[in-house]
Amino acid sequence: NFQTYDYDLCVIGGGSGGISAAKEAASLGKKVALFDFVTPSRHGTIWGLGGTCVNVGCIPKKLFHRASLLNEEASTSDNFGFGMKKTFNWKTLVENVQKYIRNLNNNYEQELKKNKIDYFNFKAQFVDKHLVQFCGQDKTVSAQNFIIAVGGRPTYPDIPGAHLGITSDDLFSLNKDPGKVLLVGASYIALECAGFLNGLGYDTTVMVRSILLRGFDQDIANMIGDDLESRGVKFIRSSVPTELIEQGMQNIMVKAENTNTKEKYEDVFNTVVFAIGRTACTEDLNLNSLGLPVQPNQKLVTSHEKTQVHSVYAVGDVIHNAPELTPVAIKAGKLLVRRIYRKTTEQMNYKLVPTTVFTPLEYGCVGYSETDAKATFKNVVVYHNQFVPLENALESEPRKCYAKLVCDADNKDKVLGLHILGPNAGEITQGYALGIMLGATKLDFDALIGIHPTCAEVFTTLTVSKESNKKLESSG
Ligand code: FAD
Ligand code: NA7
Repeated sequence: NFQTYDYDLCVIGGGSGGISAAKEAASLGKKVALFDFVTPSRHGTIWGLGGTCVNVGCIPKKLFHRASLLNEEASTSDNFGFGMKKTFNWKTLVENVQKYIRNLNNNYEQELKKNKIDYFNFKAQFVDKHLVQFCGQDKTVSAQNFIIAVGGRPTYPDIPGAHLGITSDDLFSLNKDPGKVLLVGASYIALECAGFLNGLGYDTTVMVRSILLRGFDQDIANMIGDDLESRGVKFIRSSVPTELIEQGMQNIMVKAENTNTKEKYEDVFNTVVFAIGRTACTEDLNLNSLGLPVQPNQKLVTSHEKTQVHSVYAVGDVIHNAPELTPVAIKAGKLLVRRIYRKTTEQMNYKLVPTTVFTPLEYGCVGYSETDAKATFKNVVVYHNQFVPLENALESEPRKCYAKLVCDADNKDKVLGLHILGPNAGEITQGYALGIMLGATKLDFDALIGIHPTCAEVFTTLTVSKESNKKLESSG
């Protein structure tokens, strides 16, 4: 215990979780080092400090989503008396988004400086449980504690020609018009990208291996599929790609196979985007030197963010079985550091994490899906309704939106899950999530006065249970 180290804490990874942990430790007077290094994507894309969310995740994704919603609004604005037609330019969007991201990168660097955190733009590799090496160099730093916050990167399928495809790491900085696009995968990243690409006018196809949005409420997952289809997104169901072949400068031939019928499929696309999950970046950390095992997806099993090695902790996407979300990584990092250095006891609560899928009709949820609730509780009642947002009322065929409360009938109809498909679902869900966290029941929702006319008020007037099989009448 008399040993001295270069740092009290060394954080490996400068993304959502790592930066949050480093800043918290610095604010508690600790001497902190932070390593962040971005390995170029297979297409050579690199970026600055801040990790996935800032550079190739939440931030660019939401801005592209916004661009596509603007296009949708422009095309329906005639009904409100506007007569303008706007044209879209991919390069302008990419340049402006990238400029915004560079500002954020600079801000992060400034903040590390301001907090007296030593930032090393190098890949770190463990030598032992108190020592890391600058990858490829002789230089090392020692620390009393380490936090692994290396996140993950998109997974590539193991098929011939896979290198011709890009991932979300490349899409938001793509320097050419994407043209006709194939998205492989059916989770939220694939569907969000499909939504905004189609919304911006690109010919968009999604190749689905099994179901849409595994883990999310399946009624709503299927409604999202129907909605995307009605907007022009094409779906190739029960299929996986088997080979990509380059055909001239701008064309990629995709060969695929139906997983049930073994029927073959082929078509030519300009851009193929793989969104088939992410692999944690633990491979280069030399975890063998610590005797730390990883899961098949390269993730670390932790208990309250502790690994099996006393001085080594982990937060964020690198943790096995935790939601891959920025606010989760940020909160876990902060609470962990407080527990290490201030001996506090508050633990990260990985349950009841609200989230939103930013498809053209947004889907916000918190708590149990209907299926998971029914698998966990004996007596589940579901209240639901369709509604048409007033914002869309002047359209000739306004899109139907949907709300659902999943309740525990054996526990005073306590709300186990809240789900909404409609505009601004993220904003709505964030607010209601507090009520769910505090244990709100269906009666509490009934007692709440709505704000009229909004979409969020739908939850104050739900009377139809799904079990009654009553037909839903859209309310406005
Ligand atoms: P990261 O942010 O990935 O940071 C890890 C950092 O460590 C990276 O910079 C990496 O290069 C670096 N690193 C790796 N290995 C080493 C090493 N050996 N040495 C030094 N540095 C290393 N979440 C939301 O909450 N909302 C959203 O809307 C949302 N949208 C998303 C959209 C997309 C397209 C993607 C891909 C993700 C999205 N996410 C979203 C998820 C969110 O981005 C992640 O959950 C979050 O960034 C995880 O933070 P992290 O700190 O664990 O890792
Ligand atoms: P997810 O959530 O891990 O989902 C992966 C999707 O890709 C899912 O639809 C899978 O289908 C599909 N998949 C997986 N492997 C393949 C192969 N080999 N071929 C075709 N399709 C496949 O990944 P995302 O990239 O959307 O998001 C990862 C996380 O990053 C997410 O949680 C965010 O928080 C950030 P399946 O349902 O397994 O049949």
